[in-house]
Amino acid sequence: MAGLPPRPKRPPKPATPRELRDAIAAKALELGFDAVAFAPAQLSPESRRLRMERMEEFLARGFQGDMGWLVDRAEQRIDPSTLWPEARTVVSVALNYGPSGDPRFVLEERERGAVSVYAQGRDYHDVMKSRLKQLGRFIWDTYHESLKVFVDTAPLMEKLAAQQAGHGWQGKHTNLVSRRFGSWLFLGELLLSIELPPDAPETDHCGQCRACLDACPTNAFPAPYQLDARRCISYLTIEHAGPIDREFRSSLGNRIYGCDDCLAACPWNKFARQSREAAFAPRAELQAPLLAELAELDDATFRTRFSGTAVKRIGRDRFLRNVAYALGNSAAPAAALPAVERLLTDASPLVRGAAVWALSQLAPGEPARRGPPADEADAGVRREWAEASTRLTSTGSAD
Ligand code: B12
Ligand code: SF4
Ligand code: SF4
Repeated sequence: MAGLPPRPKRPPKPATPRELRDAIAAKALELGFDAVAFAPAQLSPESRRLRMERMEEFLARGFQGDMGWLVDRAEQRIDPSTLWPEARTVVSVALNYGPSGDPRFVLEERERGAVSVYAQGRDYHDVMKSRLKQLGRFIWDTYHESLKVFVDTAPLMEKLAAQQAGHGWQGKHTNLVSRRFGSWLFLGELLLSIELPPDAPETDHCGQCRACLDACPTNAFPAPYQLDARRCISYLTIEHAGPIDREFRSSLGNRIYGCDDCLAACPWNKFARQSREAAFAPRAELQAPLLAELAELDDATFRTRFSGTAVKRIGRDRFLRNVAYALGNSAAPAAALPAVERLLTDASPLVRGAAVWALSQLAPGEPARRGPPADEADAGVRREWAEASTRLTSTGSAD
């Protein structure tokens, strides 16, 4: 949440709420946002109750997994006015990151890694934050209105704010769906202490459709509109720090950072258009990179290669863990094995453990034949060896 700069020397430009709203909207579009809309920051008691009830259910069922930060300040998350009591208006902005085609094509290319669309260009946090700050400065300098800027890490539920402002609705896959941009919008907000005329909230247009629910490779939706993050590949590959549960390793396929399956399945994407934002143009090294090449990255080359992208934020070891699982799911064992062999001796136990599983998938008899290296001191990696050695079925193939 950014603080306010010093009070400007010029007197404020006089404006009615309608004029101020129009000026903010025009400036937001000029700064490159694809859509801007307004919602009241104060919730009705009914809407507050419903939001709290749903949030409590999500947390009570443990759907947040290791994301303990979702539990903190849950009340502030659901209600922008508890985050900043003077807040009267939410300015909700959206950036279209629509891909040029269906991003799922890469799932068939098992010697390559699939990086989700949102992470293939420049880190959206940087783009969003810099523009929101410029928008905030414009409002402050010209109209002297008090405001606070948020993006992603703020304890504010951005999908709910965007639905309230009319950008779209929270679809059954739990993300915001837009009639203009389909599934592919990044969201950001600015809170203002002045009341501005709001837009109408968007209503649900999912109808009988359940394409996103059926598309999920890990059955992460216990019910429509509810996501058990602990089963979501996006959570598992990005947020989850330790080894990924065996139950999910095969379903990861070649997804090494995030997942787009439920988003890409949505029929509303027929109205989506390719992002016009140069910063989001896919970087060559993030569009279907060869897994064997990624397996060679050390900390320094990882940082250089992914500088300025969201991928860098998970760090080299977690990323290489994902690469190792993807190698284990490769359809071409002969090509994948040399990379797995290299990762078996990696300095990180997280990576070594994932490589043991990959070995058991590509060459099922090998772990039992070799056993763990005598100098393997990590208990977790030794457990992986033991599991990999015993998980042979009676026909000799790994299950
Ligand atoms: C935590 C988080 C995650 C977690 C949990 C996802 C989730 N669904 O909450 C994980 C790591 C899994 C994740 C994944 C992704 N994320 Co994320 N994530 C967030 C973050 C930081 C917080 C979201 C949150 O508060 N979740 C908590 C739970 C309680 O919220 P919820 O799922 O919305 O739960 C509600 C529903 O269950 C609902 N509900 C329950 N019953 C019913 C019934 C009906 C009828 C209805 C309507 C609703 C409803 O009530 C609950 C409470 O409101 C936001 C940024 C932010 N500050 O808002 C980005 C954000 C949601 N993520 C985003 C993106 C892009 C993604 C990915 C697409 C990335 C990727 N390609 O891998 C995936 C999509 C996975 C998916 N299907 O949701 C974007 C979404 C943009 C959009 N158009 O919606 C956001 C807004 C970031 C941004 N600034 O743009 N994310
Ligand atoms: S992002 Fe992938 S794993 Fe997560 S809910 Fe959507 S389809 Fe399922
Ligand atoms: S795929 Fe269907 S059910 Fe899922 S969000 Fe889109 S319209 Fe709604």
